Amino acid sequence: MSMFCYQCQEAAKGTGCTVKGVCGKTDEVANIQDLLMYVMKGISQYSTLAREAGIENEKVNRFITNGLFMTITNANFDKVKFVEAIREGLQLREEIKKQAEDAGVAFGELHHSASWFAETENDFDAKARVVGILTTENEDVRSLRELTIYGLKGLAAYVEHADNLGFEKSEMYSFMQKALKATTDDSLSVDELVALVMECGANGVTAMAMLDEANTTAYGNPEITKVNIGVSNKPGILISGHDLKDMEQLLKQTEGTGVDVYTHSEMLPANYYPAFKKYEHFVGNYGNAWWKQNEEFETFNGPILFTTNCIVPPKANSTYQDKVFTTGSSGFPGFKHIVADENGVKDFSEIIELAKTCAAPIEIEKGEIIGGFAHNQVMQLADKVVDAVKTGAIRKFFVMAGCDGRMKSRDYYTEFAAALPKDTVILTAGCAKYRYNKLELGDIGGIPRVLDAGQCNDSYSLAVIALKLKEVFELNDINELPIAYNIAWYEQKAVIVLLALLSLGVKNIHLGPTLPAFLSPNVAKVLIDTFGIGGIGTVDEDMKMFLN
Ligand code: SF4
Ligand code: SF3
Repeated sequence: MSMFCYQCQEAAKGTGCTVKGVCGKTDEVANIQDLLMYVMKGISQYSTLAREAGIENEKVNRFITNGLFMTITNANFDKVKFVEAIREGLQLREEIKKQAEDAGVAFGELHHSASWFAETENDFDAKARVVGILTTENEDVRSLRELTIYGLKGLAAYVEHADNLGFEKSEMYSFMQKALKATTDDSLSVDELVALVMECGANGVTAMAMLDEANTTAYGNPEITKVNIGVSNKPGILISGHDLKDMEQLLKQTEGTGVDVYTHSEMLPANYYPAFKKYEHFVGNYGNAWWKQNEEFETFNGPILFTTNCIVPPKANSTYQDKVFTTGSSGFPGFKHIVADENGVKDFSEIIELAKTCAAPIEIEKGEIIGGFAHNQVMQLADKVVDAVKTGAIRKFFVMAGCDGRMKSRDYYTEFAAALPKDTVILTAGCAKYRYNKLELGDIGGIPRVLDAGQCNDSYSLAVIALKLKEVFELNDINELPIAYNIAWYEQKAVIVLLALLSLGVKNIHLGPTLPAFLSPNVAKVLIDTFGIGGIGTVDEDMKMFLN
């Protein structure tokens, strides 16, 4: 075993990647990510005690947030970036320690002092191999610690997007650091760790609400939009990932240059925002969910900008690998990385100049898909929706949010969506939608049968809609609503969405295509017994179960 990682749904053999990641992450990168996690846990020992003494270090807050985000599946494969982050982290650790000591805070000895980390990268490699996930021997404790950490990674992603738009809450940073510290505390009982997981979910709700406020304040409320999936005859730039501030800057900088802009994968919902729709050179969406990029980037012809996950390593003979750029938390060796200046401004001129030399994209699809059903838009249709439920025109809603992935078993979601009775409506968010958003599922009295609220973080909108319906129907419990949850997961943003839903009291969520490898049998049992969490079976069996 040269590494161990089991954080995503595609963990090898359903238990964990031990030689190389199924995602393409090398053992070296997996180990150095573990070392960065370890450094962040170390910083959090000091920053948490410092905070209790009234000291808050903004650099630490941002460092921890970005460090967690960088280790999300498919965000960053660049070892050099992790080595740089570890070096910066060690300096920050000394800084916050000194700040706190100067203020009279006393610390005990930490297990590993700064001198334990030597200067060379080879030494980092050696250290990296002794701080990984398996150092927690008890599998239930390990499971709860990692469940917390994966929730934190998703949380950090949403906190960082909001921060990029000028929205932040000190309590979010404080929770991340407190929870990281708690994952090193051997005195915590299983019950205390379960409580920590639930607290993580509650913080997930706050973070998603904050990001929703940030996005809608900056760019308006998403509105019903028909998104073109064909192409123009001009060269284009394809923007992927989840960061809307990057989207805004790219649209502004490309205006009038003769270069068009297309969204890819999780950036599709950018098409629903009034502030972006106004750009004439914003053509629409190209391609599908992240895992098809090796094929679809070949035909796009123009440069590609990753703002976050999900990156798939290009094949050795790919024709596009010299045209890929990363920014923010994302990175890949050989891809050019664009950093923001001190005012948060990113200069995309190199991408634009490159695009001008490229051919227009090759059309791989034609037509339109419809979306923009975030909470504000759905509330404007509330009367219609409520009537449809009261008259029985809508029998049930199916929340099918989450992630897509490459496993063949995910065909289940396409088949399930196609097999749903005509008096049901799918509520979706995240890249899971690509499994069925191009099927002709029709509408119910003008309400489309697939209501796309947006990105994975916009799953918050689905919770707001559910809470609103609970109020309208005067129900005591969110679980009395005619809503079933059949959610697909892949990476750690789906983990925070799941924990957020649990913290809102949602029960009987079905999760697929497989349950997480990081849930030990005992922890899985707690989730099943307390929240009614379940997996998936066949489409036929599940359809009967959900409709009864
Ligand atoms: Fe394996 Fe997933 Fe970890 Fe990649 S992120 S190494 S695929 S478990
Ligand atoms: Fe997708 Fe990577 Fe999770 Fe934001 S882009 S939902 S998998």
